[in-house]
Amino acid sequence: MVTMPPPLVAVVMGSDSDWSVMAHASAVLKEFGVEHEVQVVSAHRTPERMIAYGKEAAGRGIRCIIAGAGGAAHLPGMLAAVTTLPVIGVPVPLANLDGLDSLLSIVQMPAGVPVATVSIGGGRNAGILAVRMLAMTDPELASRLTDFAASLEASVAAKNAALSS
Ligand code: RP5
Repeated sequence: MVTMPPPLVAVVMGSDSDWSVMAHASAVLKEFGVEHEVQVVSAHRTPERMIAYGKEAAGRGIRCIIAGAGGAAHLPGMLAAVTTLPVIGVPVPLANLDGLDSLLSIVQMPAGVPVATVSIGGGRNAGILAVRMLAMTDPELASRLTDFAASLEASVAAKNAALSS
């Protein structure tokens, strides 16, 4: 029997309608080989489950939570209130207000309860930030991040070469 290693990162979102943004966080975690779980946890529709999820995450071995939500986006902040794990917030843009409502809901946290907020729709950067956090105690992951940075640099060099050819 194959036993999967336990997830290190939790990718959660207020609704499955947030998946088009949050899938980018999951995809980059997969690229880096980071075990993670993906769940819908709603601050408004499942408040008691959300509190239990946040309280139990560290005990299950989760090291970082990436939480995305749109509109009145209370999920990242409420999770940060019930855990001492780092929480990365992803503002999800909805049809109205283009995600500015989500951004302000997530970023304007009271002192003492931080949420590391990425840009509107910034699922990929949320995943990379989680990898950076884990890499602080994982030299293999740190090495992969160095290679990743080099690949970004090479991609710009290739674009410049194409422009000047
Ligand atoms: C938020 O309400 C969710 O994060 C989602 O962005 C938004 C709309 O949810 P649905 O009505 O599409 O389920 O809590």
